[in-house]
Amino acid sequence: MLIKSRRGWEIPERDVTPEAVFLSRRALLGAGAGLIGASALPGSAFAQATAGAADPSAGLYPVARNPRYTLDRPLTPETAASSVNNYYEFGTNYDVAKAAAKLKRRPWVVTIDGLVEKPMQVGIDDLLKAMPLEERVYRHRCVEAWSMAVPWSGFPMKALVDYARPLGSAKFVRMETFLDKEVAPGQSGRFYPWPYVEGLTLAEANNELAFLVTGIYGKPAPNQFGAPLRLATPWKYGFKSIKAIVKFTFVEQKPKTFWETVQSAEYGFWANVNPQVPHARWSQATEKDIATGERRPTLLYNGYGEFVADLYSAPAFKSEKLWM
Ligand SMILES: Nc1nc2c(c(=O)[nH]1)N[C@H]1C(S)=C(S)[C@@H](COP(=O)(O)O)O[C@H]1N2
Ligand SMILES: [Mo]
Repeated sequence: MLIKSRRGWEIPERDVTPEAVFLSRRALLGAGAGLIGASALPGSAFAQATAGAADPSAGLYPVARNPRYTLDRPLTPETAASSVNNYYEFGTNYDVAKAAAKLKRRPWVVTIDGLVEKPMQVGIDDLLKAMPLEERVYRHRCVEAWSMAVPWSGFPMKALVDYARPLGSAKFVRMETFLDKEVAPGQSGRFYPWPYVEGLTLAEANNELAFLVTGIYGKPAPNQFGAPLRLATPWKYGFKSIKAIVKFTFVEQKPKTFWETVQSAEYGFWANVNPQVPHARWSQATEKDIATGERRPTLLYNGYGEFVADLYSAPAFKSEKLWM
């Protein structure tokens, strides 16, 4: 007899906000923007935050939710998630929605180069047509100890890796955000090593959880979420989830990331969530829900260990700082 242990995606649906409730909230928001969450955002900012509707890819959404991934907490209301964002290109505070709205979403060319069969450039709309879009509800845990739970739309990063056809020598994927000081005032700050750079091992990029995000709440992602293309690696601290990606470079050596360059003693390459390993300046034991303000215990790998712990079991990882 086959006995299998329960994995997160097999937890009954009871813990997820029922889709009907989610959809009716969307209908309500659509009908009278600002009715819900009016306290979270002034009307104009809410309009900015929901401007995704004007995106040329709007007709692709909503996409079907993949039921394999479930939550242990309610979804964060759209108004709350849309008004608390980290996006240093547009400011060091959380209210970046209005500034980020200035970023032009089209044309958006994605370069795929480095150790691949054939380097290429592909427009975001052609890429969207080639990729299998789905919705996933994921937890999202910032290293600053706040969290949310959101319905991303996008495609598995593995699909992008397959599309890129990396050579056998490729071991890592280096990702880069756009660079445009005219649009992004933060990029004039010389303290930071722009553009924003992140990286994953090829094994991490091919892990089923690694997700490239193009939408949220059933429509194209508003700019503050990193439109038109950002990463979601929910078992890692949020800073790994690089926004507004323009380039994927397949490389042999571990790339140096933006935050490592800024402060390697506090922010490393691996950045896996671990409640028992404090940040240099604060505890990671608990996290604050950005919508309710409630604190909850932080989970190892942000609760995704069953999917990703195996990635780090090789003896070579014993000497790596996996938790920062
Ligand atoms: N290009 C870029 N990507 C970025 C950031 C950034 O400042 N610039 N901030 C990171 C951090 S610290 C977090 S927590 C998440 C926040 O994503 P959210 O605003 O969608 O919640 O984006 C990450 N990706
Ligand atoms: Mo973050």
